[in-house]
Amino acid sequence: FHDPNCAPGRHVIVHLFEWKWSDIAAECERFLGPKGFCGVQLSPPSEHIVSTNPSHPWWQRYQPVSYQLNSRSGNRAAFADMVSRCNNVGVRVYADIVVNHMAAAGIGTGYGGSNYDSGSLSYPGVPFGPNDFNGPAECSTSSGNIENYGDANQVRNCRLLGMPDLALGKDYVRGKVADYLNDLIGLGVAGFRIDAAKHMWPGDLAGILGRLNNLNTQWFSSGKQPFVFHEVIDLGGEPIKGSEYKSMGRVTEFKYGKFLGKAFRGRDQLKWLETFGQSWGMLHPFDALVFIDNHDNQRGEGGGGMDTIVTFFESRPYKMASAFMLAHPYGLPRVMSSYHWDRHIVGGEDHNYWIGPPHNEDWSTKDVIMNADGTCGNGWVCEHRWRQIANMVAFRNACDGEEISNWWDNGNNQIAFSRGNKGFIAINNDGNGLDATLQTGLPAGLYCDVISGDFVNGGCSGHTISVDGSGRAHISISNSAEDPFIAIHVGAKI
Ligand code: AAO
Repeated sequence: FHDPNCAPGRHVIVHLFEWKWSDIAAECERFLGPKGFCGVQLSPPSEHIVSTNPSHPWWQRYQPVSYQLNSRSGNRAAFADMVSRCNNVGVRVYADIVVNHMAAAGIGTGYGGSNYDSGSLSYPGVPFGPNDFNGPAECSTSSGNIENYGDANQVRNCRLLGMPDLALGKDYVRGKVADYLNDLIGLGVAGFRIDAAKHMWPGDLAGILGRLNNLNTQWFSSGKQPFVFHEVIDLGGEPIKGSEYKSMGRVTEFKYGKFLGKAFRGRDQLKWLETFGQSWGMLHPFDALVFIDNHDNQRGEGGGGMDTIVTFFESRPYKMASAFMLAHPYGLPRVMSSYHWDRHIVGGEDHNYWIGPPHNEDWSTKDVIMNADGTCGNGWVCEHRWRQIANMVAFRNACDGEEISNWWDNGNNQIAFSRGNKGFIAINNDGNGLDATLQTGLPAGLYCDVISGDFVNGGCSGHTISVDGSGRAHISISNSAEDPFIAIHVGAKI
C-alpha cells in the first residue's frame, strides 16, 4: 500500500481542495500531466450533508450520509469522466475516504437526496442503523465524545467532534466500507487518503484493506494494490503513534511542516536542516507523506498551530519552504492548492475557518478559471501553479533516487545542496546577501534558474547560471529578493 502507483518518472502529489471533478479533469490534461505531477488528492467524493448553519462550509464533506458518489464536486458520471481523463494523461487520482464516522447533523437530506437521522443512527442510503455504531459499551465517556486524546480507547471508540462512530469491528460495516472503496477502484482511482485514521483501530483498517481489489487493469498493470495514506496527527505527547499505521500504507507526517514552518519563518536556523529527516523524530522516509500545510492546519486546526505553519498567506516563506520540500529527498511530497478566504482572527483563532469554496448564487462551486499568465481566477489560489513551486516538480522528478551531496551553509540561514549530479538549490533566508562560488555537482554548462523563470524550448525566461568544468558556479542571491533562492537541474540545461 506504500506505492503511489505513479506513471514512470513522476513523484509529486497535489491536493486540489474543493475543486469540482470537471475542473480537475481539465487540470490533469492542461497542467498536471504536462508539468509532471504524479497525482491528485480529491476532496471526499461520498454523499455528504448540506449545512445551512453555517452556510455550505467546506467541512460538510467530512460528514458522510451515504457512499453514493454525489458531492459538491460533482456526480458519479463526472467522477468517472475525471478519473478516466486523468489516467489517460498519466495523472493518478486519490480519493479522500471518510469512514470513521457518519454525519452528526440531526435529521436531513444529503447532497444526493439520501435521508439521514443522526439521532436515531439511521442512514438508509448505505444502509447503516443503530447496531452499526459504537455506543456506551465501547466508549466510556459520559458525553459519548472524545474528551481526552491521552486515552487511546476513547480516541478510537468515542465520537470525533460528536459524529456517530462506526463500529468497524463488525463484518457488515467493514463490508460496506470495502464495497465503497472497491467501487472507486473499479472506476480507476489509484489510492486513498484515510481520513481520521487515528480514530480507527489499526486492526479494523487492516480488515478493510484486506478486502480490496487490485487496481483497474485498464490503466494499471495486473496485481497492483491501491496506494493508501493514513491521516494521523502525531506531534508527540499522545499514546497513538503514526508508526502504528505504517505497515499498511504511508502516514501523514505532521512534524515535517511544523519544522519547516519554524525554519522558514526564521525561528530556527536553516543550517540545521543539513540533518533533516528521520533523525528529527520523523517516520522512515518511505513511510511518510509530507506537506508544508494541509486543509486543516492552514486554518489553524488539526496540528501545528497558525503561528508556525506557513501557507499561501505568507507567500515568501511559503515558496521557500515548498521549494525546499520538493528539492529534499525525504518522503512523498504533497503540494497544497487552496482557495482564498478572508481570515478573521480573534484571539489566535480564525472565525472564518468554516468558509467554503468560491461559489455562485445557488451555492454551487465556482469554476476554476485561468488568467492569461497561467494563474487562477475566481478566488482559487492554485499554489501548485506558482512558477516557483510548479517548476520544482520537474526538479524533483529529475533528481529522483539521488541523495543529498555538497551541503553548504554559512553557519546561519544561507544553505545550498546538490542531489547527486542532477540538481542544485541555494536559499538565502538571512539578513545579508549570499555571494559565493559553490560546488553544484552538475555537469558543465549553462542552466536555467527555474525559480526566476521557465525553461521553454531550450531557452530560459529567467536568470541563467553557468557551471564550470569542475562543477562550480558563482551564486549571488540578494536577501531582499522577492524569491531569495535559485534552483537548477539537468532537465533545464540550455
Ligand atoms: C464540524 C464542526 C464541529 C462539529 C462537527 C459535527 O466544526 O464543531 O462538532 O462538525 O457536527 C472537519 C472539520 C471539523 C468539522 C468536521 C465535520 O475540521 O471542524 O466539524 O470536518 O464536518 C483531530 C483528528 C483529525 C481531524 C482533525 C480536524 O484527529 O483526524 O481533528 N482531521 C480530519 C480532517 C478534517 C475533518 C475530520 C478529520 C473529520 O482533515 O478536515 O474535520 O472527518 C490534537 C490531536 C489531533 C486532533 C486535533 C483537533 O492536535 O492530536 O488528533 O485532530 O487535536 O484539533 C497542537 C497539538 C496537536 C493538537 C493540536 C490541536 O498542535 O500538538 O496534537 O494542537 O489541538
